[in-house]
Order: sequence, then C-alpha cells, then structure tokens
Amino acid sequence: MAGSEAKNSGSKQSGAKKKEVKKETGLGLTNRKADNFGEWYSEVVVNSEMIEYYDISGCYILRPWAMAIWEIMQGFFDPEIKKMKIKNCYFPLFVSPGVLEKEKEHVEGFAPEVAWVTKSGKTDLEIPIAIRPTSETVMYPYYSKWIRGHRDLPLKLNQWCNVVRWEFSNPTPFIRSREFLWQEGHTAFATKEEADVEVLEILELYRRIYEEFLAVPVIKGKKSEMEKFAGGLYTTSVEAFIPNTGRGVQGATSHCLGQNFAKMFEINFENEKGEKAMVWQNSWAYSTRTIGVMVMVHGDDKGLVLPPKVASVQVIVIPVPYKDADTQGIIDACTATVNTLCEAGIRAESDFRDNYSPGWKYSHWEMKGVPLRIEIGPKDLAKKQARAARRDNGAKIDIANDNLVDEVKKLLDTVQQNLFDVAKQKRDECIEVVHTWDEFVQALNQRKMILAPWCDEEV
Ligand code: 87F
Repeated sequence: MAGSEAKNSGSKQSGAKKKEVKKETGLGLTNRKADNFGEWYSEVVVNSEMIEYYDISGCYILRPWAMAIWEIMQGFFDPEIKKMKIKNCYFPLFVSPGVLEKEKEHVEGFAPEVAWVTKSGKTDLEIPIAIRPTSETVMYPYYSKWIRGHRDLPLKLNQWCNVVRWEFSNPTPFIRSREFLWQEGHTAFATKEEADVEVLEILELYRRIYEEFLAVPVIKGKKSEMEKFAGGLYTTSVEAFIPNTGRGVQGATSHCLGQNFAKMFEINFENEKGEKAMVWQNSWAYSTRTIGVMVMVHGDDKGLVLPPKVASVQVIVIPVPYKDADTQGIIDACTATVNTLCEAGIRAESDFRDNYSPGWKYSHWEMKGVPLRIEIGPKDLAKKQARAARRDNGAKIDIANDNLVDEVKKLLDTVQQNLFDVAKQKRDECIEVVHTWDEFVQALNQRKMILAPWCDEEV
C-alpha cells in the first residue's frame, strides 16, 4: 500500500470555480472532489448532516444520519460474532496507571496519545487515571483472574465502546478523531491453532462489512514486522484505497497476540494433563473510520453517496405538484408509495415540506446520499406510475405502481452492486506493478497503488 493513511490534501482553488458549482442548486458544495479533496470531504460530512464540528479540536458530533450507518453495521456484525460464541461485555472507561505501566513496552510508543484525568473539581486527584485508548490493560488483569483451567477456555469477549487517543496530526472526521466508536474483541484460547482460525474468521467479517455493506473493495493481508501491532505476534488487516489521494487506509485489524500479554498479565491455565500453560490471545477492532472510508470512496460533487445497504433512508419520495394539479392526489400517492415500500421492508420516507421546491428537495437528498429518489407528479398520477432517479449515476426509470416493490428492490440491489463495481474498477486502474525504486517513487507520485517485490527483511 502506498502510505497508510488518507490525508487531507489539495490546494486552494479559485473563487470562480467555487461559485460555478454552487450556482447550479443554491445548495451545492463549494469544493470539487477532484480539485480539493480535503475541503470537499469536510464539506460533504457536514452538509450531508452526518457530522457537526465541535468546540474541541478533533472531536465531532455524530448526527443521526451517521449513527444510523454505524447501527446498521453493528446489526450485521454483532449477530455474526454471537454465532461464533463471542459474548458482549462492558469494562470501565478509566485505566489505573499501574496496569498501563505493566504494558510499558508496547504502550511507550503510544504514550503521548493517552489522555489523563488529573482533577475532580478543583482538587488534584491523588493518582491520575488514564482514559482507555484500547482495553488490553483494562481487561487482561481480569482474564488472569477468570481463567484457571482448560474448562474456562476459550474466553471470547467483545465490547462496543468509545476510546480516546489524543492525536496531534491532522484530525479528520471519522478517519482520525480524538474520540471514536469501535468494537474491540479480546479472546483467549488454549491453543495457537484456535487463535489462528479466529483471526481470519474475524478478518472475513471485516471484509464483508466493507465490501457487502459499504461497497468498498478491500485487500486482506498480513502486516510487515514494522507495521504490526508491537504487542502482538502478527497483525492482519483489510486495507482500502482512496484514488483521489493515492493513499491506502487501514480499514480494520485482527491481531494474533500470541502469548505476549499472557506473560505480562499472567494469564495461565491448567491444561488437560494438569500442567500449567499460557493462553493464546487475539484482539480485533473496526471503528467509525469505516464510515469515513465509504464517504471518500463513493462521494461525488453533489455530496454523499450511500450504498443502499447502509442508508437509513433508501428511498425518498417527493411530490411534484403543479399549479392546477390535484395536489392532494399526489400527496396521497406519495403516502401510499412510502407505505407499500415500508411494508416490504424497504426504508422509505416522504418529504412533504411545503416551504421547499421539488428542485431544492432533489439537491438536499442528493447531498445526503439517498440511493433512490421517487418523484410523483400529475402525469405519473394519471399513468399510475412513479419516476425513480438513481443517486449513483442519475439514471431515471419509470416504474408502474403494480411493480413498485419488485422494481425498487431490484434497483437498490443494482445500485449497491454498481457502487462496488465502479469503486473496484477505479481502484484497480490505480494498481501499478513496479520493480525498481525509481519506478516505485514515480508511481507513488502518480497516486498509484503499488505492487512491488517484498522481502520482509530489515537491512
Ligand atoms: C494509543 C495509545 C495507547 C493503538 C494506542 O488494534 C495504546 C495504544 O495499544 C495501542 N493506539 N494501540 C494498539 C491497539 C491494538 C489493538 N487493541 C484492541 C487493536 C484492536 C483492538
């Protein structure tokens, strides 16, 4: 992968261009994705009503439009890990300095990012307490307590929570924020073989979140020794690619921790032969970064583009009344359409606000990325049909009322698949095979994703 993070890059653009885009709708973005990617991204997440900036740098409000996406992914992942007999739990937000110290070796590199509580009211705390940046040190002392014999294994826990990492470089909503939401799984096994299997099972679930839900193609892989989690044995990840920046983004990680933490936290058990043995551990996480990657990959100059599977509103139904038309008839047809779709399990809503024009509403819901818009005007009413417009490519399709549910379902599936196909094609077009350092540097400057020979040896 060329680099490991998406960056806010790009230069300031001319005012003339800004106006040009805005003029079309009165609502539009002032930055184009291709011209000023970083500014474009900030504008999209705010104007789509996913994010509100907060008065603490690097912290963002997740508005319902974003939270709904997180909940839909959770609705997939949580039952999947429950099928794997992983149980949910919740450990405290605070970490005592003692346990953090215990893990010094690998925490050292991360230490500047750990936030501390030092006061209650005006009084200094006797001992400052850390806010979890991740929960190994919070959880593992209790794994040591709870695991005694081989019958206590495997111990497989997950928690849905927030973590705080006081980042200093380039905060970006979803991608790099000082507080974020994630799930963190922490499992302990009697054997390395069991741990190895789970690492890849979880990685496959992460691939499915990206590819099946967010329609973002990812590459599964094993990190180099330099890039792995220092506290673990090996790290696997799914990596996405942002064509506009030419950067890879780490999408989610699934680590085999080996026995390093078992040693540090004395997580031992008596095996079947009555001998003392150390557990094998894994940890794995995906975070709200997933949403940022999705925005970067699919968004366009009209705003957000949501894959239907994660859109809290999949279909927006907009009445298009004309002066002398049967306005009430149109409104009733819209209501009936929404009801029919909702009954079929499709997430549909209508926009009946009478202080906005249909054109304004089109732009508004395009900005918010709703996959399908249905317009109903006097002609549609007369013909017992509705007109659908796809967010991904702008295509318009007339749908007879009798075929509404089937056609809409088909269209949503097509949009989902098309978003993935287009994203994959764009990514694959960026792949460059290189053999020399000169070629490598050149390809990197051309925002390519590089495939290069790799010896995995340090010199
Ligand atoms: C920041 C401050 C302190 C990352 C940190 O990836 C500690 C850390 O340990 C830290 N940033 N990490 C690595 C996290 C490893 C691991 N934890 C459980 C995961 C998956 C979930």
